[in-house]
Amino acid sequence: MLIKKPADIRPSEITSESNYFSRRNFMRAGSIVGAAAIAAPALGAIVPAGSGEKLEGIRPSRLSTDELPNTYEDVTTYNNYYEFGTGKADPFRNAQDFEPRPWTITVDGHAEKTGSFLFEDFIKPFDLEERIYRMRCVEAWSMVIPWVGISLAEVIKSFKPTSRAKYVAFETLHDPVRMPGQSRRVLDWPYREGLTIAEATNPLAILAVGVFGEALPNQNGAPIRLVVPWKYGFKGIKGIVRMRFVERQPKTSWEMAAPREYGFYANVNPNVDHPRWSQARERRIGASVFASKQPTQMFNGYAEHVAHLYDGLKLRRHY
Ligand SMILES: Nc1nc2c(c(=O)[nH]1)N[C@H]1C(S)=C(S)[C@@H](COP(=O)(O)O)O[C@H]1N2
Ligand SMILES: [Mo]
Repeated sequence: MLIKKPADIRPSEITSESNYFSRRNFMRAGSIVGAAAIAAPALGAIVPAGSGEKLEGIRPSRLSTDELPNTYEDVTTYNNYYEFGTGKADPFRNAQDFEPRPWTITVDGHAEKTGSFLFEDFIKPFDLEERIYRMRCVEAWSMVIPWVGISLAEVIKSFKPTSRAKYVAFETLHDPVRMPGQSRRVLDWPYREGLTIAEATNPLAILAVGVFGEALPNQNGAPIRLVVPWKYGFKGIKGIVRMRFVERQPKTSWEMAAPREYGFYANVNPNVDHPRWSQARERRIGASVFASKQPTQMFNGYAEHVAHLYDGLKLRRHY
């Protein structure tokens, strides 16, 4: 992953925006457990038709942080999505014409149920939840993002993986015509990621289909992407077309590109530096230039939910 050059810093990162202030307050109120305001029926996901469409029937989640979300502008214009360019502003600029419908997701490998599913059918059985999560990029910046998604654990259980399934491997669409960044060999396409079954069935992991109550914009990974808030951002693979249950630890794109720098686990860990920079602190996108960097928390602050997954694992070796 590239180191951020001063030229990549947008003016909106420097002056913090207030446009979404009232909306953010609404989101915060809605996220309080037991709030009477939102009572969504458990009828399964109400399927988003396209980018920007308002999503209905979203339930708040007790797993949301009460930290203030970043602005819509931060979340949708400062992105990493190498399929649409390597600069932070490239995905917003280059993904506008991408057409994420119709979309097919293939589930295969060691599971009782496998097959190819239209996106709409794939998500329909599951409840849509809002999960406001702290997100930490390996490049030492962070954001708070109000995702809308379905529980990955629920999805996985529904496919009934067999005892041979030890990992879940994910792949992004590979189509250099629709994803122009794939004509450059910056990564070995398609983008690949993976989780252990235990990680993938942790209640924090979700497949996101929206942000700010609306269908996912292309630059954020439409129509469906992974969100694992205790890991560095690169684990959150976008534009997923394949989920495969496998026995052996799958190779991931960043590991293949630079194994000394990016490991399979990629847990947020302030005590293990990246070989080229410290991971002890992070810059919150949108904060004032005068604000000091904030300390990075172990497992990005989600230790109580996930630390047990790594009991006995040497985190300095399994980074
Ligand atoms: N397919 C794909 N998924 C990807 C990436 C990518 O380049 N390609 N970048 C990752 C990285 S490094 C980060 S930090 C997050 C950023 O997600 P966001 O732009 O929605 O905040 O997406 C991740 N998912
Ligand atoms: Mo990242």
